[in-house]
Amino acid sequence: MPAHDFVSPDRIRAQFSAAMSLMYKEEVPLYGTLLALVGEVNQQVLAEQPEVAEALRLTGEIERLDEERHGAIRVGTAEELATIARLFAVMGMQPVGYYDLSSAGVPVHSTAFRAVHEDALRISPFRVFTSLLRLELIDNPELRELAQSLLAKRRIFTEQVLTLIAQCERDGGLNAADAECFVEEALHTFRWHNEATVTAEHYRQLHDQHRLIADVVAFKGPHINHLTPRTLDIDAIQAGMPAKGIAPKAVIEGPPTRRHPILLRQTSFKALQENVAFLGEGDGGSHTARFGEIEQRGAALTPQGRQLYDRLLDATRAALGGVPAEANAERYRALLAETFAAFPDDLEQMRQEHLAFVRYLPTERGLAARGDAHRPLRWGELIKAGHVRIEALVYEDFLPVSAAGIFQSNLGDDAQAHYGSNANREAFEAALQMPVQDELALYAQTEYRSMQACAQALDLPNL
Ligand code: OOG
Ligand code: NI
Repeated sequence: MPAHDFVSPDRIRAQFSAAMSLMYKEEVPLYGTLLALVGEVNQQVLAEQPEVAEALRLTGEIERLDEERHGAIRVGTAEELATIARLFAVMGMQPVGYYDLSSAGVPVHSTAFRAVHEDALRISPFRVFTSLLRLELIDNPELRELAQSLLAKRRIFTEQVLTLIAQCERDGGLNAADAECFVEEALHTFRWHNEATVTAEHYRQLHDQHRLIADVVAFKGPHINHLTPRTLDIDAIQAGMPAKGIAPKAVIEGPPTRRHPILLRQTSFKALQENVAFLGEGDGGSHTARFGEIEQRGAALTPQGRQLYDRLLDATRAALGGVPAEANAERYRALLAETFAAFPDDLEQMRQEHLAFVRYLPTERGLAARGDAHRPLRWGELIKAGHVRIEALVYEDFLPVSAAGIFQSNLGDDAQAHYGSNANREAFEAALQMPVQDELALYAQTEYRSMQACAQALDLPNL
């Protein structure tokens, strides 16, 4: 088949993201309520802050805003992870970053599947935080065996989707009809199944070891456990949730409120109780796994910026003297704001101090000055003279401390387990059958490409 009949992986991803949103709205109606709230708040921000609207227009993000979301799944075996990687590859999603959550008491390690090039991200930034259960961290040998045998028996992919993945790998793409079929078949893997694959007694044993283990092992597949829209003002969302009948977690994860947002701020609402039918019984059981989450994204940070962020976050937590929760939420918020005063809140300053990645965009004035012999030729001067405009490069990834907070708030605060620090990137990549990409290198490449394009548009000599 000629290559021009293939649908671009970016389009398949956009289609899949939309289909997933539709499915989750049916499965978890509160997600629909949340989407409506996010839509209202985003419209309000765009109306009241024209500079935010203009920045989003310039970077093309305005078009992706309503489509933007991430999801999360947890798989049980290396084989499931390797196959999910092949499934995501059909949609142009590659594993980026390694996250160790064992140090936070969650027996998983994870990566984010996402598009990596800015052009692809503009079409659809859909990402899936994907965790692999670490059975080796379960200390009870009988339970470990039970979990292994249950996982060995299940098939989380339909025959048709496996055939289409192989076809895509062989031919280099899928035509429109096959792409549509792929989206429909792939959705099945992420669906909620209310029949458990275990008896109520086995569920209880798995659950008592760790709620997350029951969530991964006792069901037919890796149901999507949340789908997260992107808001332009997470403080407004956090404040507006109760009036919509949604109870948010105690604190917003990530950096404090800023004029120039950095990285990622996230809040979530509690898992739903779902009816479950255990093996050999009718309905009547229940399981809590799925929840809602909202996020606000800001500038991607350079290695130096990230170090500063990590240091300030650690200092905040040390000053709090515990985990942020309902009782100390207000104090945490104040401490966070106070500590982060040390992080410059000006984009040009962050650029100059090599704290944040930016995009370089030529302005009308810069374009008009192309032939001018006396125009400035260095980035700092070009920016000051208004020939070049900078915008934050959006952070496309996740934060391990925040992810741990999200996991914990939905597992119940009583579910704190201790596994020590057990990062094992090699084992994760072996299961994945490929390396995870370095997110910092991806941001640096995007920034470099924007510099090149800007220099070319302005006819600048080598910078
Ligand atoms: C994933 C939790 C992490 C995020 O946005 O940081 C996450 C999970 O609960 O499976 O989604
Ligand atoms: Ni999430």
